[in-house]
Amino acid sequence: MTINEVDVVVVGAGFGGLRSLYALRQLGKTVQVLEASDGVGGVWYHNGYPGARCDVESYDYSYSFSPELEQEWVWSERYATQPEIMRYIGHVVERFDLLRHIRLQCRMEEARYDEQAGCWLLRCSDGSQWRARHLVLAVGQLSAPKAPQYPGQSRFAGQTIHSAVWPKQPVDFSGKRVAIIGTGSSGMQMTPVIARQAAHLTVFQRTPNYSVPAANAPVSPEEDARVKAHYRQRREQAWNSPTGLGFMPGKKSALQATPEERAQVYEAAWNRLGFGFALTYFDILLNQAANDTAAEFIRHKIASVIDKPELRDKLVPKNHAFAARRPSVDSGYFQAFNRDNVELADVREFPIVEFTEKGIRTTAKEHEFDIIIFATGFDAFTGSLLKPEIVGRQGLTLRQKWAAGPVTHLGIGTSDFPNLFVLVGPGSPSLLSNVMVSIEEQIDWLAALIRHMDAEGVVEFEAEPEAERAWVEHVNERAKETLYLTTDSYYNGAEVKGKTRVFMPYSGGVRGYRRFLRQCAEQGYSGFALRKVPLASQVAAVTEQASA
Ligand code: NA7
Repeated sequence: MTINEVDVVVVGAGFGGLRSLYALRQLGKTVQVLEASDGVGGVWYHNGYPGARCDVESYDYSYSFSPELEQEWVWSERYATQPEIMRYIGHVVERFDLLRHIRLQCRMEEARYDEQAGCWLLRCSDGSQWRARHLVLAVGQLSAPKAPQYPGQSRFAGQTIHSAVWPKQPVDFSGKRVAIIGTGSSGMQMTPVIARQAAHLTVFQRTPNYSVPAANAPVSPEEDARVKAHYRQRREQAWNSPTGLGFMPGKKSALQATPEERAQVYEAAWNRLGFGFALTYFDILLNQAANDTAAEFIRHKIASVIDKPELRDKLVPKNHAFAARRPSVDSGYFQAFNRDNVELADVREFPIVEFTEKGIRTTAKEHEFDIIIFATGFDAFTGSLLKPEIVGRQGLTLRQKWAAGPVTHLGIGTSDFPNLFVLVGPGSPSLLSNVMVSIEEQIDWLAALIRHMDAEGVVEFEAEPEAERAWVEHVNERAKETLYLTTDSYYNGAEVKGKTRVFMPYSGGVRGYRRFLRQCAEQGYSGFALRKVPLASQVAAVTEQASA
Protein backbone atom coordinates (compact mmCIF):
# COMPACT_ATOMS: atom_id res chain seq x y z
CA MET A 1 0.00 0.00 0.00
CA THR A 2 1.42 3.39 -1.03
CA ILE A 3 1.92 5.91 1.69
CA ASN A 4 1.36 9.45 0.43
CA GLU A 5 3.94 11.93 1.68
CA VAL A 6 3.15 15.59 2.36
CA ASP A 7 4.51 18.22 4.71
CA VAL A 8 1.21 18.83 6.47
CA VAL A 9 -2.09 17.00 6.74
CA VAL A 10 -5.04 19.15 7.75
CA VAL A 11 -8.10 17.27 8.96
CA GLY A 12 -11.36 19.05 8.14
CA ALA A 13 -12.40 21.33 5.28
CA GLY A 14 -14.46 23.86 7.19
CA PHE A 15 -13.48 27.49 7.64
CA GLY A 16 -10.50 26.45 9.80
CA GLY A 17 -9.21 23.75 7.48
CA LEU A 18 -9.52 25.91 4.37
CA ARG A 19 -7.72 28.80 6.03
CA SER A 20 -4.99 26.41 7.21
CA LEU A 21 -4.60 25.07 3.69
CA TYR A 22 -4.27 28.55 2.27
CA ALA A 23 -1.74 29.71 4.89
CA LEU A 24 0.44 26.62 4.66
CA ARG A 25 0.41 26.60 0.86
CA GLN A 26 1.60 30.20 1.00
CA LEU A 27 4.54 28.93 3.06
CA GLY A 28 5.40 26.63 0.19
CA LYS A 29 4.38 23.49 2.04
CA THR A 30 2.74 20.50 0.45
CA VAL A 31 -0.61 20.19 2.18
CA GLN A 32 -3.37 17.61 2.04
CA VAL A 33 -6.77 18.29 3.53
CA LEU A 34 -8.77 15.21 4.50
CA GLU A 35 -12.50 15.70 4.78
CA ALA A 36 -14.89 12.99 5.92
CA SER A 37 -17.99 14.29 4.15
CA ASP A 38 -18.71 14.77 0.47
CA GLY A 39 -18.45 18.54 0.48
CA VAL A 40 -16.44 21.39 1.96
CA GLY A 41 -17.76 23.87 4.54
CA GLY A 42 -17.62 21.85 7.78
CA VAL A 43 -20.41 22.64 10.19
CA TRP A 44 -22.01 24.98 7.63
CA TYR A 45 -22.21 22.20 5.08
CA HIS A 46 -24.22 20.04 7.45
CA ASN A 47 -26.36 22.56 9.32
CA GLY A 48 -28.70 23.33 6.43
CA TYR A 49 -31.88 23.51 8.52
CA PRO A 50 -34.44 26.19 7.67
CA GLY A 51 -33.47 29.51 9.22
CA ALA A 52 -29.79 28.53 9.75
CA ARG A 53 -27.90 31.77 9.95
CA CYS A 54 -24.68 33.04 11.46
CA ASP A 55 -25.03 34.93 14.73
CA VAL A 56 -21.95 37.04 13.98
CA GLU A 57 -22.22 39.86 11.44
CA SER A 58 -21.26 38.83 7.90
CA TYR A 59 -18.48 41.39 7.51
CA ASP A 60 -16.81 40.03 10.64
CA TYR A 61 -17.52 36.36 10.01
CA SER A 62 -15.37 36.25 6.91
CA TYR A 63 -11.68 35.87 6.10
CA SER A 64 -9.41 38.87 6.47
CA PHE A 65 -6.30 37.50 4.73
CA SER A 66 -7.13 38.87 1.28
CA PRO A 67 -8.14 42.53 0.78
CA GLU A 68 -9.24 41.59 -2.76
CA LEU A 69 -11.58 38.93 -1.41
CA GLU A 70 -12.94 41.38 1.15
CA GLN A 71 -13.67 43.93 -1.54
CA GLU A 72 -15.15 41.68 -4.18
CA TRP A 73 -17.48 39.61 -2.04
CA VAL A 74 -20.88 41.23 -1.45
CA TRP A 75 -22.91 40.11 1.57
CA SER A 76 -26.62 40.47 1.08
CA GLU A 77 -27.65 40.49 4.74
CA ARG A 78 -26.26 41.72 8.03
CA TYR A 79 -26.32 38.13 9.31
CA ALA A 80 -25.66 35.67 6.50
CA THR A 81 -27.85 32.62 5.96
CA GLN A 82 -26.32 29.16 5.65
CA PRO A 83 -26.78 29.09 1.84
CA GLU A 84 -25.01 32.43 1.49
CA ILE A 85 -22.14 31.26 3.69
CA MET A 86 -21.87 28.14 1.54
CA ARG A 87 -21.70 30.33 -1.57
CA TYR A 88 -18.91 32.34 0.08
CA ILE A 89 -17.01 29.16 0.92
CA GLY A 90 -17.44 27.94 -2.65
CA HIS A 91 -16.10 31.22 -3.95
CA VAL A 92 -13.06 31.09 -1.66
CA VAL A 93 -12.28 27.52 -2.66
CA GLU A 94 -12.44 28.38 -6.33
CA ARG A 95 -10.69 31.73 -6.12
CA PHE A 96 -7.69 30.33 -4.26
CA ASP A 97 -7.72 27.04 -6.12
CA LEU A 98 -8.04 24.99 -2.96
CA LEU A 99 -10.11 22.04 -4.11
CA ARG A 100 -7.24 20.11 -5.64
CA HIS A 101 -5.62 19.77 -2.21
CA ILE A 102 -8.78 18.42 -0.58
CA ARG A 103 -9.73 14.77 -0.48
CA LEU A 104 -13.45 14.33 0.20
CA GLN A 105 -15.15 11.28 1.73
CA CYS A 106 -11.92 10.50 3.48
CA ARG A 107 -12.23 10.20 7.24
CA MET A 108 -9.01 10.08 9.21
CA GLU A 109 -9.51 7.07 11.44
CA GLU A 110 -6.09 6.75 12.99
CA ALA A 111 -3.06 8.99 13.44
CA ARG A 112 0.06 7.48 14.93
CA TYR A 113 3.19 9.45 15.78
CA ASP A 114 6.39 7.89 14.52
CA GLU A 115 8.72 8.89 17.33
CA GLN A 116 11.96 8.00 15.54
CA ALA A 117 11.12 9.84 12.33
CA GLY A 118 9.27 12.71 13.98
CA CYS A 119 6.20 12.55 11.77
CA TRP A 120 2.59 11.39 11.74
CA LEU A 121 1.27 8.30 9.98
CA LEU A 122 -2.41 8.41 9.12
CA ARG A 123 -4.89 5.76 8.10
CA CYS A 124 -8.16 6.79 6.49
CA SER A 125 -11.61 5.35 5.82
CA ASP A 126 -11.00 5.20 2.04
CA GLY A 127 -7.93 3.05 2.56
CA SER A 128 -5.47 5.87 1.89
CA GLN A 129 -2.43 6.36 4.11
CA TRP A 130 -0.46 9.53 4.70
CA ARG A 131 2.83 10.52 6.25
CA ALA A 132 3.31 14.14 7.29
CA ARG A 133 5.61 16.12 9.58
CA HIS A 134 2.68 18.16 10.88
CA LEU A 135 -0.89 17.27 11.67
CA VAL A 136 -3.44 20.07 11.98
CA LEU A 137 -6.78 19.11 13.52
CA ALA A 138 -9.35 21.54 12.14
CA VAL A 139 -12.28 19.33 13.03
CA GLY A 140 -14.57 21.94 14.56
CA GLN A 141 -15.85 22.41 18.10
CA LEU A 142 -19.50 21.85 17.26
CA SER A 143 -19.26 19.05 14.75
CA ALA A 144 -20.08 15.85 16.61
CA PRO A 145 -23.91 15.93 16.76
CA LYS A 146 -25.58 14.38 19.78
CA ALA A 147 -29.13 13.21 20.29
CA PRO A 148 -30.86 11.56 23.21
CA GLN A 149 -31.96 7.95 22.84
CA TYR A 150 -35.58 7.45 23.78
CA PRO A 151 -37.27 4.08 24.18
CA GLY A 152 -39.08 3.09 21.01
CA GLN A 153 -37.24 5.53 18.79
CA SER A 154 -37.01 3.12 15.88
CA ARG A 155 -40.79 2.54 16.03
CA PHE A 156 -41.57 6.07 14.86
CA ALA A 157 -43.05 5.79 11.34
CA GLY A 158 -42.36 9.39 10.30
CA GLN A 159 -39.11 11.16 9.43
CA THR A 160 -36.43 11.91 12.05
CA ILE A 161 -33.79 14.54 11.30
CA HIS A 162 -30.91 16.04 13.29
CA SER A 163 -30.35 19.77 12.76
CA ALA A 164 -26.64 19.14 12.22
CA VAL A 165 -27.12 16.36 9.68
CA TRP A 166 -29.71 18.14 7.61
CA PRO A 167 -30.74 16.40 4.35
CA LYS A 168 -29.37 17.96 1.18
CA GLN A 169 -32.84 17.77 -0.44
CA PRO A 170 -35.31 20.40 0.82
CA VAL A 171 -37.69 19.08 3.48
CA ASP A 172 -41.33 19.87 2.72
CA PHE A 173 -43.14 20.88 5.90
CA SER A 174 -46.41 21.91 4.28
CA GLY A 175 -49.37 20.21 5.90
CA LYS A 176 -47.03 18.35 8.29
CA ARG A 177 -47.11 17.96 12.05
CA VAL A 178 -43.59 18.74 13.22
CA ALA A 179 -41.69 18.40 16.50
CA ILE A 180 -38.47 20.23 17.40
CA ILE A 181 -36.59 18.91 20.43
CA GLY A 182 -34.15 21.50 21.78
CA THR A 183 -34.15 25.26 22.11
CA GLY A 184 -30.52 26.28 21.61
CA SER A 185 -29.60 28.46 18.63
CA SER A 186 -30.60 25.79 16.12
CA GLY A 187 -34.05 25.20 17.61
CA MET A 188 -34.64 28.92 18.06
CA GLN A 189 -33.61 29.73 14.49
CA MET A 190 -35.72 27.07 12.82
CA THR A 191 -38.86 27.53 14.94
CA PRO A 192 -40.28 30.69 13.28
CA VAL A 193 -39.42 29.46 9.79
CA ILE A 194 -40.94 26.00 10.18
CA ALA A 195 -43.93 27.50 12.00
CA ARG A 196 -44.79 29.43 8.84
CA GLN A 197 -44.72 26.27 6.72
CA ALA A 198 -46.01 23.42 8.88
CA ALA A 199 -49.59 22.57 9.77
CA HIS A 200 -48.58 22.24 13.41
CA LEU A 201 -45.33 22.67 15.31
CA THR A 202 -44.54 21.48 18.82
CA VAL A 203 -41.34 22.75 20.43
CA PHE A 204 -39.98 20.54 23.20
CA GLN A 205 -38.08 22.76 25.61
CA ARG A 206 -35.92 21.66 28.49
CA THR A 207 -34.17 24.93 29.37
CA PRO A 208 -35.57 28.30 28.32
CA ASN A 209 -32.78 30.19 26.64
CA TYR A 210 -31.90 33.87 26.55
CA SER A 211 -31.96 35.52 23.19
CA VAL A 212 -31.29 38.96 21.81
CA PRO A 213 -32.95 40.02 18.55
CA ALA A 214 -30.69 39.86 15.52
CA ALA A 215 -32.11 43.03 13.98
CA ASN A 216 -31.17 41.43 10.71
CA ALA A 217 -31.55 43.53 7.56
CA PRO A 218 -30.45 43.53 3.95
CA VAL A 219 -27.12 45.24 3.30
CA SER A 220 -27.62 48.25 1.04
CA PRO A 221 -25.01 49.14 -1.61
CA GLU A 222 -24.22 52.32 0.41
CA GLU A 223 -23.66 50.31 3.59
CA ASP A 224 -21.48 47.86 1.68
CA ALA A 225 -19.37 50.70 0.24
CA ARG A 226 -19.08 52.34 3.67
CA VAL A 227 -17.84 49.14 5.34
CA LYS A 228 -15.42 48.37 2.51
CA ALA A 229 -13.94 51.86 2.55
CA HIS A 230 -12.80 51.25 6.13
CA TYR A 231 -12.50 47.48 6.25
CA ARG A 232 -9.01 47.51 7.78
CA GLN A 233 -10.18 49.66 10.69
CA ARG A 234 -13.13 47.34 11.19
CA ARG A 235 -10.77 44.35 11.32
CA GLU A 236 -8.44 46.13 13.73
CA GLN A 237 -11.37 46.85 15.96
CA ALA A 238 -12.45 43.21 15.89
CA TRP A 239 -8.92 41.95 16.62
CA ASN A 240 -8.60 44.33 19.52
CA SER A 241 -11.96 43.66 21.06
CA PRO A 242 -12.22 40.94 23.73
CA THR A 243 -14.52 38.68 21.73
CA GLY A 244 -13.33 39.43 18.21
CA LEU A 245 -16.74 40.89 17.38
CA GLY A 246 -15.63 44.48 17.43
CA PHE A 247 -17.50 45.46 20.60
CA MET A 248 -15.54 47.10 23.38
CA PRO A 249 -17.00 46.50 26.85
CA GLY A 250 -18.58 49.52 28.47
CA LYS A 251 -16.28 51.26 30.93
CA LYS A 252 -18.91 51.35 33.65
CA SER A 253 -20.26 48.73 35.99
CA ALA A 254 -23.96 48.00 35.46
CA LEU A 255 -24.30 48.66 39.16
CA GLN A 256 -22.91 52.18 38.91
CA ALA A 257 -25.55 53.22 36.38
CA THR A 258 -28.95 54.50 37.51
CA PRO A 259 -31.95 52.34 36.56
CA GLU A 260 -32.96 54.98 33.99
CA GLU A 261 -29.50 55.03 32.43
CA ARG A 262 -29.42 51.25 32.29
CA ALA A 263 -32.83 51.09 30.68
CA GLN A 264 -31.64 53.47 27.97
CA VAL A 265 -28.38 51.66 27.36
CA TYR A 266 -30.02 48.24 27.30
CA GLU A 267 -32.79 49.46 25.00
CA ALA A 268 -30.30 50.82 22.46
CA ALA A 269 -28.21 47.63 22.60
CA TRP A 270 -31.31 45.44 22.37
CA ASN A 271 -32.35 47.08 19.13
CA ARG A 272 -29.00 46.79 17.40
CA LEU A 273 -26.16 44.89 19.02
CA GLY A 274 -26.96 41.17 19.09
CA PHE A 275 -24.16 39.55 21.15
CA GLY A 276 -22.81 43.04 21.88
CA PHE A 277 -25.62 43.37 24.41
CA ALA A 278 -23.53 41.33 26.86
CA LEU A 279 -20.77 43.96 26.78
CA THR A 280 -22.85 47.07 27.41
CA TYR A 281 -21.39 47.10 30.93
CA PHE A 282 -18.05 45.49 31.62
CA ASP A 283 -19.28 43.37 34.51
CA ILE A 284 -22.36 41.68 33.05
CA LEU A 285 -20.48 38.40 32.79
CA LEU A 286 -18.41 38.97 35.89
CA ASN A 287 -20.85 39.89 38.60
CA GLN A 288 -24.17 38.25 39.43
CA ALA A 289 -25.88 41.45 40.54
CA ALA A 290 -24.77 43.23 37.36
CA ASN A 291 -25.94 40.27 35.32
CA ASP A 292 -29.31 40.33 37.07
CA THR A 293 -29.97 43.83 35.71
CA ALA A 294 -29.40 42.66 32.12
CA ALA A 295 -31.28 39.38 32.63
CA GLU A 296 -34.25 41.22 34.12
CA PHE A 297 -34.37 43.57 31.14
CA ILE A 298 -34.30 40.64 28.72
CA ARG A 299 -36.97 38.71 30.63
CA HIS A 300 -39.22 41.71 30.46
CA LYS A 301 -38.57 42.10 26.71
CA ILE A 302 -39.26 38.45 26.01
CA ALA A 303 -42.45 38.42 28.09
CA SER A 304 -43.67 41.55 26.32
CA VAL A 305 -43.83 39.86 22.91
CA ILE A 306 -45.57 36.67 24.06
CA ASP A 307 -49.35 36.99 23.75
CA LYS A 308 -50.35 33.82 25.60
CA PRO A 309 -49.98 34.56 29.34
CA GLU A 310 -49.62 30.86 30.21
CA LEU A 311 -46.52 30.63 27.99
CA ARG A 312 -44.68 33.68 29.33
CA ASP A 313 -43.53 32.04 32.50
CA LYS A 314 -42.42 28.91 30.66
CA LEU A 315 -40.49 30.65 27.88
CA VAL A 316 -38.75 33.29 29.97
CA PRO A 317 -35.32 32.09 31.12
CA LYS A 318 -34.70 32.40 34.83
CA ASN A 319 -32.48 29.69 36.21
CA HIS A 320 -29.12 30.82 34.87
CA ALA A 321 -27.19 34.01 34.34
CA PHE A 322 -27.54 35.71 30.99
CA ALA A 323 -24.76 34.60 28.59
CA ALA A 324 -23.31 32.10 31.09
CA ARG A 325 -24.36 29.58 28.44
CA ARG A 326 -24.41 30.74 24.85
CA PRO A 327 -27.48 32.89 24.22
CA SER A 328 -29.17 32.96 20.86
CA VAL A 329 -29.46 35.86 18.46
CA ASP A 330 -32.92 35.26 17.06
CA SER A 331 -35.36 36.49 14.44
CA GLY A 332 -38.86 36.13 15.82
CA TYR A 333 -38.48 33.01 17.98
CA PHE A 334 -40.71 34.06 20.87
CA GLN A 335 -43.25 35.70 18.55
CA ALA A 336 -43.69 32.35 16.78
CA PHE A 337 -45.53 31.06 19.86
CA ASN A 338 -48.28 33.62 19.20
CA ARG A 339 -49.34 31.57 16.21
CA ASP A 340 -52.24 29.16 16.62
CA ASN A 341 -50.26 26.32 15.05
CA VAL A 342 -47.34 26.49 17.52
CA GLU A 343 -47.32 24.68 20.85
CA LEU A 344 -44.74 24.49 23.62
CA ALA A 345 -44.07 21.18 25.38
CA ASP A 346 -42.10 21.70 28.56
CA VAL A 347 -40.13 18.50 29.12
CA ARG A 348 -39.25 19.46 32.67
CA GLU A 349 -42.94 19.51 33.52
CA PHE A 350 -43.91 16.56 31.32
CA PRO A 351 -40.82 14.52 30.39
CA ILE A 352 -40.66 12.49 27.20
CA VAL A 353 -41.40 8.87 28.07
CA GLU A 354 -40.96 7.21 24.69
CA PHE A 355 -41.32 7.46 20.95
CA THR A 356 -44.33 5.68 19.51
CA GLU A 357 -45.22 4.74 15.97
CA LYS A 358 -47.20 7.98 15.68
CA GLY A 359 -44.99 10.37 17.60
CA ILE A 360 -43.85 11.16 21.13
CA ARG A 361 -45.46 10.17 24.40
CA THR A 362 -44.78 12.45 27.35
CA THR A 363 -46.06 11.96 30.89
CA ALA A 364 -48.99 14.19 29.83
CA LYS A 365 -50.10 12.77 26.47
CA GLU A 366 -49.18 11.29 23.11
CA HIS A 367 -48.27 13.89 20.45
CA GLU A 368 -48.62 12.80 16.82
CA PHE A 369 -46.01 13.89 14.29
CA ASP A 370 -44.92 13.42 10.70
CA ILE A 371 -41.43 14.83 11.30
CA ILE A 372 -39.34 14.94 14.48
CA ILE A 373 -36.28 17.20 14.51
CA PHE A 374 -33.49 16.79 17.01
CA ALA A 375 -31.99 20.23 17.61
CA THR A 376 -30.15 18.79 20.57
CA GLY A 377 -26.66 20.11 19.89
CA PHE A 378 -23.22 18.60 19.94
CA ASP A 379 -20.56 16.84 21.97
CA ALA A 380 -18.74 20.16 22.02
CA PHE A 381 -15.00 20.89 21.85
CA THR A 382 -13.67 17.37 22.26
CA GLY A 383 -16.33 15.28 20.43
CA SER A 384 -14.63 15.33 17.04
CA LEU A 385 -11.08 15.53 18.38
CA LEU A 386 -11.47 12.30 20.31
CA LYS A 387 -13.33 10.32 17.67
CA PRO A 388 -10.29 9.13 15.69
CA GLU A 389 -7.59 7.05 17.31
CA ILE A 390 -4.78 9.54 17.84
CA VAL A 391 -1.70 7.85 19.26
CA GLY A 392 1.23 9.86 20.55
CA ARG A 393 4.37 8.77 22.37
CA GLN A 394 4.65 5.23 23.71
CA GLY A 395 1.17 4.22 22.57
CA LEU A 396 -0.57 6.91 24.60
CA THR A 397 -3.88 7.91 22.99
CA LEU A 398 -5.34 11.39 23.07
CA ARG A 399 -8.44 9.90 24.70
CA GLN A 400 -6.27 8.55 27.52
CA LYS A 401 -4.29 11.76 27.83
CA TRP A 402 -7.47 13.87 28.05
CA ALA A 403 -9.53 11.45 30.14
CA ALA A 404 -9.76 14.04 32.92
CA GLY A 405 -10.33 16.88 30.46
CA PRO A 406 -8.29 18.44 27.66
CA VAL A 407 -4.81 19.65 28.57
CA THR A 408 -2.98 21.99 26.22
CA HIS A 409 -0.39 24.70 26.17
CA LEU A 410 -2.09 27.81 24.77
CA GLY A 411 -4.90 25.66 23.40
CA ILE A 412 -2.53 24.57 20.66
CA GLY A 413 -0.51 21.51 21.49
CA THR A 414 -0.32 18.83 24.13
CA SER A 415 2.74 17.01 25.43
CA ASP A 416 3.39 13.48 24.15
CA PHE A 417 1.77 14.51 20.85
CA PRO A 418 4.53 16.39 18.99
CA ASN A 419 3.83 18.29 15.78
CA LEU A 420 0.11 18.08 16.45
CA PHE A 421 -1.73 21.36 16.20
CA VAL A 422 -5.30 21.74 17.45
CA LEU A 423 -7.13 24.57 15.75
CA VAL A 424 -9.53 26.65 17.90
CA GLY A 425 -9.79 23.80 20.37
CA PRO A 426 -10.06 23.65 24.14
CA GLY A 427 -7.85 26.13 25.95
CA SER A 428 -8.26 28.77 23.23
CA PRO A 429 -10.95 31.50 22.94
CA SER A 430 -12.72 29.30 20.41
CA LEU A 431 -16.49 29.37 20.99
CA LEU A 432 -16.22 32.38 23.29
CA SER A 433 -15.01 34.45 20.37
CA ASN A 434 -15.78 35.28 16.79
CA VAL A 435 -14.28 32.00 15.71
CA MET A 436 -13.10 33.47 12.42
CA VAL A 437 -10.75 35.81 14.27
CA SER A 438 -9.47 32.94 16.38
CA ILE A 439 -8.92 30.68 13.37
CA GLU A 440 -6.86 33.28 11.51
CA GLU A 441 -4.86 34.23 14.60
CA GLN A 442 -3.92 30.66 15.39
CA ILE A 443 -3.12 29.48 11.91
CA ASP A 444 -0.94 32.50 11.16
CA TRP A 445 0.88 31.75 14.40
CA LEU A 446 1.39 28.12 13.34
CA ALA A 447 2.64 29.21 9.92
CA ALA A 448 5.21 31.45 11.64
CA LEU A 449 6.23 28.58 13.91
CA ILE A 450 6.74 26.24 10.95
CA ARG A 451 8.77 28.93 9.16
CA HIS A 452 10.89 29.26 12.28
CA MET A 453 11.31 25.49 12.54
CA ASP A 454 12.47 25.32 8.92
CA ALA A 455 14.90 28.19 9.36
CA GLU A 456 16.43 26.63 12.48
CA GLY A 457 16.40 23.04 11.26
CA VAL A 458 13.86 22.06 13.91
CA VAL A 459 11.86 18.93 13.15
CA GLU A 460 9.82 18.46 16.30
CA PHE A 461 7.80 20.82 18.47
CA GLU A 462 6.05 19.65 21.58
CA ALA A 463 4.23 21.30 24.46
CA GLU A 464 6.11 21.02 27.75
CA PRO A 465 4.19 19.35 30.58
CA GLU A 466 4.91 22.19 32.99
CA ALA A 467 3.71 24.81 30.48
CA GLU A 468 0.46 23.00 29.80
CA ARG A 469 -0.24 22.57 33.51
CA ALA A 470 0.27 26.30 33.97
CA TRP A 471 -1.96 27.14 30.98
CA VAL A 472 -4.80 24.91 32.18
CA GLU A 473 -4.54 26.57 35.57
CA HIS A 474 -4.64 30.00 33.94
CA VAL A 475 -7.71 29.01 31.86
CA ASN A 476 -9.42 27.90 35.08
CA GLU A 477 -8.41 31.03 36.97
CA ARG A 478 -9.84 33.25 34.24
CA ALA A 479 -13.06 31.23 34.17
CA LYS A 480 -13.43 31.65 37.95
CA GLU A 481 -13.54 35.42 37.45
CA THR A 482 -16.67 35.01 35.33
CA LEU A 483 -20.19 33.66 35.69
CA TYR A 484 -19.53 30.84 33.21
CA LEU A 485 -19.08 28.33 36.02
CA THR A 486 -22.43 29.13 37.62
CA THR A 487 -24.46 26.96 35.26
CA ASP A 488 -24.30 23.77 33.23
CA SER A 489 -23.35 24.27 29.60
CA TYR A 490 -21.24 22.88 26.80
CA TYR A 491 -18.50 25.24 27.92
CA ASN A 492 -17.95 22.99 30.92
CA GLY A 493 -18.77 19.56 29.55
CA ALA A 494 -22.27 19.33 31.01
CA GLU A 495 -23.88 18.72 27.62
CA VAL A 496 -22.98 15.03 27.52
CA LYS A 497 -23.82 12.68 30.37
CA GLY A 498 -20.64 11.27 31.88
CA LYS A 499 -18.31 13.75 30.16
CA THR A 500 -15.58 15.12 32.41
CA ARG A 501 -16.69 18.45 33.85
CA VAL A 502 -14.00 20.99 33.07
CA PHE A 503 -14.25 24.47 31.65
CA MET A 504 -12.83 24.28 28.13
CA PRO A 505 -12.62 27.59 26.27
CA TYR A 506 -10.27 30.42 27.24
CA SER A 507 -12.35 33.27 28.65
CA GLY A 508 -9.55 35.86 28.72
CA GLY A 509 -10.55 37.19 25.28
CA VAL A 510 -8.91 37.19 21.86
CA ARG A 511 -6.86 40.29 22.61
CA GLY A 512 -5.37 38.82 25.77
CA TYR A 513 -4.88 35.49 24.05
CA ARG A 514 -3.00 37.13 21.19
CA ARG A 515 -0.61 38.66 23.73
CA PHE A 516 0.19 35.19 25.03
CA LEU A 517 0.77 33.86 21.52
CA ARG A 518 3.07 36.78 20.64
CA GLN A 519 4.98 36.52 23.87
CA CYS A 520 5.45 32.80 23.36
CA ALA A 521 6.85 33.35 19.84
CA GLU A 522 9.07 36.26 20.95
CA GLN A 523 10.53 34.10 23.67
CA GLY A 524 11.55 31.46 21.14
CA TYR A 525 8.28 29.54 21.55
CA SER A 526 8.51 29.25 25.30
CA GLY A 527 6.59 26.34 26.73
CA PHE A 528 7.26 24.29 23.60
CA ALA A 529 10.33 22.12 23.17
CA LEU A 530 11.85 22.64 19.70
CA ARG A 531 14.15 19.79 18.67
CA LYS A 532 16.52 19.39 15.75
CA VAL A 533 16.45 15.65 16.20
CA PRO A 534 13.28 13.88 17.39
CA LEU A 535 13.45 13.15 21.11
CA ALA A 536 13.15 9.38 20.60
CA SER A 537 16.10 9.37 18.18
CA GLN A 538 18.17 11.37 20.65
CA VAL A 539 17.36 8.87 23.38
CA ALA A 540 18.15 5.96 21.06
CA ALA A 541 21.52 7.52 20.14
CA VAL A 542 22.46 8.07 23.81
CA THR A 543 21.47 4.50 24.70
CA GLU A 544 23.53 3.18 21.80
CA GLN A 545 26.54 5.24 22.85
CA ALA A 546 26.24 4.06 26.44
CA SER A 547 26.09 0.41 25.43
CA ALA A 548 28.99 0.77 22.94
P1 NA7 B 1 -27.14 23.75 21.76
O1 NA7 B 1 -26.96 25.20 21.92
O2 NA7 B 1 -26.23 22.85 22.51
O3 NA7 B 1 -28.65 23.44 22.17
C1 NA7 B 1 -29.13 22.14 22.32
C2 NA7 B 1 -30.55 22.20 22.83
O4 NA7 B 1 -31.06 20.88 22.91
C3 NA7 B 1 -30.66 22.79 24.22
O5 NA7 B 1 -31.84 23.53 24.31
C4 NA7 B 1 -30.75 21.53 25.09
O6 NA7 B 1 -31.39 21.71 26.32
C5 NA7 B 1 -31.57 20.67 24.21
N1 NA7 B 1 -31.47 19.27 24.55
C6 NA7 B 1 -30.38 18.49 24.53
N2 NA7 B 1 -30.68 17.25 24.94
C7 NA7 B 1 -32.01 17.27 25.23
C8 NA7 B 1 -32.91 16.29 25.71
N3 NA7 B 1 -32.51 15.07 26.00
N4 NA7 B 1 -34.21 16.66 25.89
C9 NA7 B 1 -34.59 17.91 25.61
N5 NA7 B 1 -33.81 18.88 25.17
C10 NA7 B 1 -32.52 18.54 24.98
O7 NA7 B 1 -27.07 23.32 20.23
P2 NA7 B 1 -27.54 24.14 18.97
O8 NA7 B 1 -27.41 23.22 17.81
O9 NA7 B 1 -28.87 24.75 19.19
O10 NA7 B 1 -26.53 25.32 18.84
C11 NA7 B 1 -25.15 25.06 18.81
C12 NA7 B 1 -24.39 26.30 18.54
O11 NA7 B 1 -24.56 26.67 17.18
C13 NA7 B 1 -24.77 27.52 19.28
O12 NA7 B 1 -24.28 27.60 20.54
C14 NA7 B 1 -24.19 28.60 18.39
O13 NA7 B 1 -22.82 28.66 18.61
C15 NA7 B 1 -24.44 28.09 17.05
P3 NA7 B 1 -30.55 22.11 27.65
O14 NA7 B 1 -30.23 23.55 27.45
O15 NA7 B 1 -29.32 21.25 27.64
O16 NA7 B 1 -31.45 21.83 28.77
